[in-house]
Amino acid sequence: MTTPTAVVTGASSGIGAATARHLAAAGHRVVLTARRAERIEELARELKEAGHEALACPLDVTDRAAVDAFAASLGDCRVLINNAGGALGLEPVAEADPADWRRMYEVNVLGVLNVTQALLPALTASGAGTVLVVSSTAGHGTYEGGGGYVAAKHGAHVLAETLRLELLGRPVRVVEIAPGMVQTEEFSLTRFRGDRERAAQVYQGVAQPLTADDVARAITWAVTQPQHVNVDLLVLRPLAQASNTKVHRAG
Ligand code: 8X3
Repeated sequence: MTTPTAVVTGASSGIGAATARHLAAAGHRVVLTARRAERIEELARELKEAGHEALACPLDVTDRAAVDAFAASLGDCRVLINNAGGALGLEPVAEADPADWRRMYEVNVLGVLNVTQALLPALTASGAGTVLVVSSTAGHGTYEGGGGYVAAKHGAHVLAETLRLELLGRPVRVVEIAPGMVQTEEFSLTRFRGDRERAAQVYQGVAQPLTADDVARAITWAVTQPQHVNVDLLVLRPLAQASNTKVHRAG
């Protein structure tokens, strides 16, 4: 049997990069995509030096023509990890910038749609495909200031749920992993437009936020289940977080 190919979007850092490492270790040939070429090329080098099969393909998931060209060049594909996404701002609905909402919808929903549509023929042809959507607990409940991101992640959740219904009878699983508070180097920094102090406050006093590795392990577990097992939805939170709005902080 040939090594199964797994495409990971947003593989330049955080959950995406960690997932690529875990899937490679689990025996996949990983195709790393992200806008930042240097980062994914470095990760591909690291994985190859460790004896894994890895390929870096710079890609913006919101650029449909580029996604189609990528899909045409890819060949076989067994697993798609739709991880690219992110939040912009924490302004209340009354003050939020529509441009931020549009961008979040583009990346978190249309990005998933673009790559999923483009790779679905190959995933189906593999006879044992998996489409995995890294959504968020923001796809399952709201919080003040979260409006635009929450709306977009609800969109990603609905995309996954709908696709699962539509693919019934075809050999492609649709899995959703919904992480809560994960401390990565970039998520909050991007949300607060580079403001390190505000980004650090998100995790202040929280004993152990989830790490990218924690989420990557869950993703890899879901992907490596026997093919007839479909993990519809897995919600992950740190012990210190009981809901989107209830977090235990020391001090
Ligand atoms: C990240 C979780 O709580 O910042 O997807 O929306 S949250």
